[in-house]
Amino acid sequence: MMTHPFQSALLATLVGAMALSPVARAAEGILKNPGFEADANADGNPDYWFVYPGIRELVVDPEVTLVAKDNAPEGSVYLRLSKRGGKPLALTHLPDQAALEKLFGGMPRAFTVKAKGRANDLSGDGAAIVVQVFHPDENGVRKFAGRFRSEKLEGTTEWVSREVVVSLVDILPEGTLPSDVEINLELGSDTGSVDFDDFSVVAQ
Ligand SMILES: [Ca+2]
Ligand SMILES: [Ca+2]
Repeated sequence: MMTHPFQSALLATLVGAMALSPVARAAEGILKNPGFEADANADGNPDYWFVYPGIRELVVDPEVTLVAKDNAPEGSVYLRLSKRGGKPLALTHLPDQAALEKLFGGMPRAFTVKAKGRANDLSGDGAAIVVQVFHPDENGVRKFAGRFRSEKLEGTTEWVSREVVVSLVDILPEGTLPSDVEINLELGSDTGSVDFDDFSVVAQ
């Protein structure tokens, strides 16, 4: 049977639309403590977010603070980062691996990490959200695949939206999927501070 090209295109669009919703659903549960509300041991560092010790020792006066405010963009707590010299400070989050595998099983072309951020007197490189993607090579060894950055936060701002579009098709060979990803909040500025809250992941 002959199929009109328009019908084929329409069918592909419908199939694509139908496939989208399970992928979108699969993005749920990927981030743990995405709004910084949880600090089980009350030490001022949010659960599931950490600074690698090797990075911490290269930064002058790194500070990770949870600020409790009723007007936080999400919930009642937001995150504040500052430093006073040395290398950039990176606060790292490793998303839930089982939830990620569910997302990648739906073969998304891309996913977006979204958040609210606020710059308080930032200079130099300011601050940004950086997502790093890893994949297994032919021997199954974890290998760096690519890095994506948000537009930076600089100077002084109100709460603004920032997002990182992680385009998997741009960095991975066809038919391969990531093994894992790492979300980093990077602060380059030696002045002021940066605030973050309300992270989420949306699949495409
Ligand atoms: Ca919050
Ligand atoms: Ca803690």
